[in-house]
Amino acid sequence: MSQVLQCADRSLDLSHPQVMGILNVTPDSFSDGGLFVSVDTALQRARRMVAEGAAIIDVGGESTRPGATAVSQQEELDRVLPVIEAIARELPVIVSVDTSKAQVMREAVALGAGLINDVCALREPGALQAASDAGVPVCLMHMVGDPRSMQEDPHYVDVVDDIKLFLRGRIHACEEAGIPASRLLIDPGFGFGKRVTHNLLIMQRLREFLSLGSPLLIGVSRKSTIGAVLDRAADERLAGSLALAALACQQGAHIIRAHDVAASVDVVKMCHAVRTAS
Ligand code: PT1
Repeated sequence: MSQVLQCADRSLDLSHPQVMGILNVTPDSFSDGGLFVSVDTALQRARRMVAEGAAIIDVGGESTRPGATAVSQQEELDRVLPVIEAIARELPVIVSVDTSKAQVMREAVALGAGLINDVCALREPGALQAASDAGVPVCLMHMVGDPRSMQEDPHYVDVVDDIKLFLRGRIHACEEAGIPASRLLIDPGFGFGKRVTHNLLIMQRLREFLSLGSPLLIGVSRKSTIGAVLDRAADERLAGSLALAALACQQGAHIIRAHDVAASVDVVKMCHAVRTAS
């Protein structure tokens, strides 16, 4: 596995764990209750996350949390493109586009996105070809079903083995479509079609995913499994999120997707110092 991932014109050093800051550009995720997200507000959030040490900003225009409703392609384009363009122009950071739609991938990369983060692992129509043409790295995430239905009755024989089998199949599909394995990242999809115990087992056995040979990304930040274990509301899950980030880094995760960038950067630095001490 190479230590540096080329993301369009920017390089991502994976010799130590990195933090991917979450930038949701959905109207409900901005507090003013408006119907659209101003590019300025989004840019301010991105500036702060970069100052706090984020190596990647993940821009998403469609919520994928359990039960979320879908948005149209045009709506998603309108939300994410101006923000991606502004961040890529102004900030020395890799911009990631969190999308499953082929056309959004194409236009986002044309405007400066250096990474495609797809919770559907390029299973939507045209997505394999779009990602292949775009030429940037892709994060393949595991999810059974879609965000609307994924929590209905998740079932696994062995959650880790089943996820690995799925990811192996998607890596193969990518290679067939002309996306080399050296351009792929993998993500077990914490919180996507999994019960609390499934998510806990993913964390307990996270190191097993490294055998797939790709850099490992994981997103646990503020998710409901933490709420279930700690009996905490979403805005009280920082310590739980950081505990899981530390467990992920200790097992060799390469990228932590997080809302709370400053705290997460301290966690990954501390874990890396312990792991590499000699
Ligand atoms: C993730 C991820 C993502 N998570 C990647 N992309 C979300 N690569 C969006 C809950 O249980 O883990 N990896 N993009 C957000 N999704 C969720 C899922 C948010 C579950 C909340 C929950 O609370």
